[in-house]
Amino acid sequence: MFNPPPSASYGILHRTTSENPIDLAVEQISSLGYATIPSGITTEELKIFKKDFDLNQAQYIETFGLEKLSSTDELNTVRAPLTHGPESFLKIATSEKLLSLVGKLIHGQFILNQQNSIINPPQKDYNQGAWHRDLPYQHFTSSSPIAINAIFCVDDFTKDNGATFVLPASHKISKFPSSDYIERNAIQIEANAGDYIILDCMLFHAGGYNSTSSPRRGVNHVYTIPFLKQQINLPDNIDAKHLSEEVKKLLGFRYSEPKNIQEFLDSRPKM
Ligand SMILES: O=C(O)CCC(=O)C(=O)O
Repeated sequence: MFNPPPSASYGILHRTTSENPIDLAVEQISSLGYATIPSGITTEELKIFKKDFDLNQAQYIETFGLEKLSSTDELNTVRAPLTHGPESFLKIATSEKLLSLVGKLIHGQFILNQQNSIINPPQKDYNQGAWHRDLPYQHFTSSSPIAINAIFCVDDFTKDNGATFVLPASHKISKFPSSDYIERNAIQIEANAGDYIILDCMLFHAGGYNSTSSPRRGVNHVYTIPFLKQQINLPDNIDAKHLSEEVKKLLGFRYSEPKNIQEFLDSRPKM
């Protein structure tokens, strides 16, 4: 039987108010480091996206070669699909709902730092199945996030197919915790296909073991303050002809570092 928590309180002077699902997700990410939101994609669009995903992965393997990808532990990742895949990859990276959520978490400007298709293969270890932060090798904590992840779930994320494990609130702790702590506190985030799993990038997380017979697919996005360099330079690798100024800004067009002093001075607004 569900036993709901008390709704009454006493002795409280300050309270957060979250009046809609986005604010509630922001509240949860701020305190626990994770939340899920539906993307709003339709069933038909999702069906097409699954095909787009598989085709894009097959073309990527053909371009870069099975051997190169296997020998670099890159076989279960497709880097920057929005630069070489169908427009649907750009669409999931620029969802209005998602960006409004990211904008409430990262103060000031932010850019898309990376987009990666991730494949959790059936009954095999894979590169994301180890605990990490998405700002790896970093052990600081910050008073507000400088980087946010959004994993678009292409398939349902279930316990059986290795839904993402997280260590709640670990974005607030600089060190990686002990094995016993992990065993007691790690939880798995189950989500529906078409949802975004949103994480503070400093939250420790890992893909789980996929014990089913089908791959579990997702597309990870990392949004960061513009000071952090992109994983792969997006402006140099995307056809900008049909992109709005807003999307160009999100993809980092305004933030490439000036090549010399003259270029820096030319980029300064006139007083
Ligand atoms: O596959 C997953 O569940 C986790 C993916 C992940 O950790 C990542 O892309 O950084």
